[in-house]
Amino acid sequence: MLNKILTIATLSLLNITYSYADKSMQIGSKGSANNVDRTIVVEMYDNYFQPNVIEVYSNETIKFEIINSGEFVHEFNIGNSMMHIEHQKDMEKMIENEIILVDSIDEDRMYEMSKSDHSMGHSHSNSLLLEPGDSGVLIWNFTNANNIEAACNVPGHYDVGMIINFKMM
Ligand SMILES: [Cu+2]
Repeated sequence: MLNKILTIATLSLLNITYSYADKSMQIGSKGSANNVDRTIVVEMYDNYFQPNVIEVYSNETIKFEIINSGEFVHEFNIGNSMMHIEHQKDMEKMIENEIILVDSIDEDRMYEMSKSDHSMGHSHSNSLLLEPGDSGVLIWNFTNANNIEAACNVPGHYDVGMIINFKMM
């Protein structure tokens, strides 16, 4: 249920709110299931990703199968460091408002609060937020830009290195 809510990010919704992906075309864009070149399994632990370095080719579309094997809520968010630092402010707000708890996400509260404040929602094309034991899929088309990283922006996690660095081949 949660996965469905978090992965259903329609283009119209993203236009009304804002997409971190759209702010910088350089990080690539949401990919299509019809164009997947490769599938990569990513596991989330407390607080790191496995693997933490992934090599990708320019214009490659990768299907990420993401599994939260940790005991905390984690995020998989594709962007650059500037975007991640900006997104961390929203995540802090979601913690303050008890939308994101240490080991769960209050979906009803997220839905209610995002009606009046879009930053309280979490439906971005470049991101998945997962509870412990949960899994999800994110398809991404990479450009040839450097400095792309997937990060968990749950407060404190980025700071301890919960980051995947993408290396362009
Ligand atoms: Cu995390």
